Amino acid sequence: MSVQQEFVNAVLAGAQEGRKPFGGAFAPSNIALCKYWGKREPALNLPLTSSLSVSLGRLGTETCIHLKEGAQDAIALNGAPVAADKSFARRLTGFLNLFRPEGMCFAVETRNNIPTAAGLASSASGFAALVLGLNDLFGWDLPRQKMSMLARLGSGSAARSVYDGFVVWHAGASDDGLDSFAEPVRFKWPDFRIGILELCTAEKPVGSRTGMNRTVETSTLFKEWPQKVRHDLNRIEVAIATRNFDLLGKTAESNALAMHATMLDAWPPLMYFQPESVAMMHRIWRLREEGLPLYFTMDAGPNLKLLFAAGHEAAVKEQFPDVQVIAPFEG
Ligand code: 2P0
Repeated sequence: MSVQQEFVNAVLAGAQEGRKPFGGAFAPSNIALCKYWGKREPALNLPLTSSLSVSLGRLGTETCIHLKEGAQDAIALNGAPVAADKSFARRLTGFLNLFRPEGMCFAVETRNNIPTAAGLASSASGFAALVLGLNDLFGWDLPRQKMSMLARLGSGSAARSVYDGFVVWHAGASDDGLDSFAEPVRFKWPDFRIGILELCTAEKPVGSRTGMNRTVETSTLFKEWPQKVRHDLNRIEVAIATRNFDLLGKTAESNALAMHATMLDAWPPLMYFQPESVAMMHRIWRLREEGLPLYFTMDAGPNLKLLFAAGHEAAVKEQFPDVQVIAPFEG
């Protein structure tokens, strides 16, 4: 039995099954304020460090799933069937194999309402919605922590997408992976805003999974990363608890730039910045010098995500008329 199957069996141990004709669920996308970058164990997708994110409210993935007869899974993305040999379908089918009743196939319809402009990972909300949908279909009634662990197996950042609001994913320390799951942070922040901008639609040359593995293997700077994360995570938790926006913005921006520094130090080097990304950083720094409390974060792609408070929304929109503003704590 594979290590993943053993893990799934351990997570599902004791769960009762009350199968329904259909399962359905929604999960939000999320943006990390303190990043997950590097695994300590690839098979169970165990991270080297903890991370902290904010979920994006109604932006995410809706998934409907049922069991069917037949030779292969039927997968549809945004209303269009996906051929079984496509990487998207293969990744989903590989994950579904861990939950497949003998001789059965799954029909999965999944829809993302994440704007194409976002440069947001859909694997986070995708695997989270899939696990929530499986839980609904099989009637397991699992606690969220267990669903977080199962979603983690599909994609690390999906561990955080089973909750709304601010979320911490605890790295855990055990080899069995049963202590690596996400939990919600108990503080909310209704005035917190995220701005999404499309700077560049160029396909990223290296996916984040490959990128993080390469960084762990080759970057000497990466040795400093776990300590940087411990420091930043602590500061972000304090910033959230005390609603100190500058502390939060400063720490999140610094954390993202430090992650990119480890990427630059990898070999072959990884640079997700495009000229537009760098120009935008300088513009944000200039606006901040002029008094606008505006910060950014950036993932394994060229687009920046703006961080600001509701009181400055008008000023941000004036500067960036195309910005899509997300209020993660509003309905
Ligand atoms: C994050 N990223 O914390 C970080 C910041 C990208 C940069 O989580 O290999 O798709 O599936 O566990 O979750 C993207 O990596 O990687 C990611 P896998 P995942 O949001």
